[in-house]
Amino acid sequence: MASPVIIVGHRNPDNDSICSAVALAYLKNELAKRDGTADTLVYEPARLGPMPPESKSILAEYGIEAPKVLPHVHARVIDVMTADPISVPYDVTVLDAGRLLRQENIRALVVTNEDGTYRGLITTRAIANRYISSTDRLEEGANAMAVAADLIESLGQKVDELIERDVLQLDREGLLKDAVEDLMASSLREAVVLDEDGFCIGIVTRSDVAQRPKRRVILVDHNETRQAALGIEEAEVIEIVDHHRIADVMTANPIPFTNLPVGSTATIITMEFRKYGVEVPKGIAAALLSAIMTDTVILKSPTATAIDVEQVRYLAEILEVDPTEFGLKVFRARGGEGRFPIKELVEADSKEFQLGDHVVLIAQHETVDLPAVMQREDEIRAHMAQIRETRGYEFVLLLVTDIMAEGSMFMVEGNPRTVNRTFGIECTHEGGVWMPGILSRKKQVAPRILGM
Ligand SMILES: [Mn+2]
Repeated sequence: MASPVIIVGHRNPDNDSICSAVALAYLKNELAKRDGTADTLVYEPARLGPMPPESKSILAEYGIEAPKVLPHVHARVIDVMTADPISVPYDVTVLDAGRLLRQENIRALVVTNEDGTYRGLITTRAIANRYISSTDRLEEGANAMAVAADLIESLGQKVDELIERDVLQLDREGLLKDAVEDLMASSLREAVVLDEDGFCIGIVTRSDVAQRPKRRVILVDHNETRQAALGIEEAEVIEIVDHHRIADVMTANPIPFTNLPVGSTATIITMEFRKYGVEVPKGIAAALLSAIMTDTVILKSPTATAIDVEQVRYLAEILEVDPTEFGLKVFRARGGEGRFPIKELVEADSKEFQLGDHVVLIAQHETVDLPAVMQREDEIRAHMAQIRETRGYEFVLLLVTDIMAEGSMFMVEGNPRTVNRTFGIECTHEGGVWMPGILSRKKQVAPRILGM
């Protein structure tokens, strides 16, 4: 079977990148079963970094295996090797080995120890050398009969006497380009790949490495090289499903490229399930719904569309859940606010702005548990004050946005005058000022402070 097609989201993966890869791999494998290609084609979800806590919890709850980490998509030894090569025990005769080589039309056989572990290779070259060396005797004055006798005798010889022991060993995950160099420098045309227990799991020849296969990849939730797996320019991107701006991934051939201005990639994948009439199992529905909910902040983000709302309705019906309740549960799984590192809470989503001669920082933290965040006010303010001091901001404004209550708590460190004047409020260095209806820094806060 060919190497699996990898389905993978962006670097530093979010819940949408994880769940969309998992759900699309499921859909593709179902479609492959339907059109009879499942025996030769497998789709495998992967990820480019650690799992976000909410992905971990939702996949575990529904017994879905987490995607494996994909270190790169460069071609590897395993992508070209002949798996499960033909082997013979060390005590078979040269005649038997020779017949097998001819029958299989190959140049080398793996020779094994009694316990089946790798011992060496028997090659057509070694056998030929053995025969030609018999004829050397003619030059030494032996008669033809004696040479013929030696040749016949050689057929009954054990392969162990002709075995090649100095064979290059390659790591199955090794980069193909390194393997090529090593193999060209090696005296033999073949290299072997062993497993941890010393069994030979593959054989690689010089003609194998000449093909330079490309790993096949489907990108979800990104189409930008900077966000893609290492080695992406060497791989073959065969499909893209995304909801971000169109960037710079290039392909040699036309491919299916689905890009829609909707709230999440999971939204588009849900639509694909429906388009092909493939039933969405509960676990996959939960993964998809959780991804739509995190990407659209429970459908409250300005990026959420009527299309997202419709897919949420469809998935919630399968799961028999209230979508908002479900979304809140997913957000809570991100980890209690109490455990969030303060630096991350304040700085993960923070932007600097130029305000006259000053630079200000406006940060935002979205939560479903505002009281838990406010319990840590002292720590939060201390961190805000510290970055204001060290980076010389006029002020640091933190919006703690309560997704459910649909408003933001304003907290300022440094000079609060501009914020107070702009919003007609009274921010001090203690407690926050609740601003109902303020959800978007980009649309409702930054432009007003900057007087735009
Ligand atoms: Mn997304």
